[in-house]
Amino acid sequence: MGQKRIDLRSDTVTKPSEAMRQAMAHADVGDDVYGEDPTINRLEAEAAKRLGKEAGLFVPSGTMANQVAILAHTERGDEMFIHRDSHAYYYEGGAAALWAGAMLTLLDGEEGLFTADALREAVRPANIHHPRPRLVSLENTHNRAGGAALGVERMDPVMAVAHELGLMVHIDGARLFNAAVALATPASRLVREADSVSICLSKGLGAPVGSVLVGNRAFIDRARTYRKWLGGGMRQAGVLAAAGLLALDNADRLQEDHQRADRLRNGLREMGYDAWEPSVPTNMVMIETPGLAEPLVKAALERGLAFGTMGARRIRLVTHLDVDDEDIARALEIFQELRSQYRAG
Ligand code: TLP
Repeated sequence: MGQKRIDLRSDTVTKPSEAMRQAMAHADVGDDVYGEDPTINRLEAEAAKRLGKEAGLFVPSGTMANQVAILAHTERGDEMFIHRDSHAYYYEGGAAALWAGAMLTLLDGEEGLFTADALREAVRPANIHHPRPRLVSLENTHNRAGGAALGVERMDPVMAVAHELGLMVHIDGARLFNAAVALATPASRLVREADSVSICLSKGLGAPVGSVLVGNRAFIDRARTYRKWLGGGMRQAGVLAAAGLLALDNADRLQEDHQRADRLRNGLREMGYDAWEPSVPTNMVMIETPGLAEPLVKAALERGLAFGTMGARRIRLVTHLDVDDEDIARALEIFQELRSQYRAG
């Protein structure tokens, strides 16, 4: 009999629990394009409430949530400021240029966040030669920064400068609840100063599908139109929202994923692996492996452990609902076996 594969590629790989499947099977549904799906309406209201915003919009994916937000905040040719490692720039296939016709100005900074001063310097005065500066897009936790959770002392000053300069702020909060748990700060507080926020139900929270975009009602009304234009107006999708409602309750257990990631990180460091230590870590572990990321992925997979790369020189391990303590112990054993193939950078 083959061993169970331990899958640390992403927290997107979880399978819906029995309770979720039951909730999906029995969900009260209607046609959401007519606004008549009671389960979707409940999910949208619940997400908005938890994040302290007026209204919510259920969308199929985190990518659509971000792109609909960019569309609803901007006009064609408007300038959006974003960190060069952010998902909405790095992993969304140029969609902001394709759909919104936005001009992206890329900024640098520690752990996926530029400073308020860097933003102030980048925003140019109104002038016929410049695009209209319109939107700042932030991300929390920050994926390519190793899942770093960013506290209000770092996020709020950036948002304050954005608003002072007349810009809107969107937060890609695909893993916002991970940040909330790690920072012991309510999610609503983390995003208090933001104009819109997207959260993913299908990552650490364990739903099979879905994200919610929240903001004020006028913004969500515009976003609803763009969702329809992109083909994201679903019908009896309450079967998905039912899983999403249960997923929101999983926010309380994310600490377990963080503890397992800590155990993994500490074990790897003890073995001599160059594993990052974000200032506030969550459910990810990044290992620097110059030139060896692909061979390590292959060797681990042969031993029943799956993880992904982030470029040629970095491995990413992500803990989630479907990973337990035994899996972490086994993963560490496998890394011990791979030690001879590894060279730190
Ligand atoms: N991230 C995926 C991959 O696309 C990299 C992953 O495995 O981490 N925002 C952030 C911060 C994300 O990490 C992701 C997915 C998204 C948005 C997009 O969500 P989906 O995959 O639902 O479109």
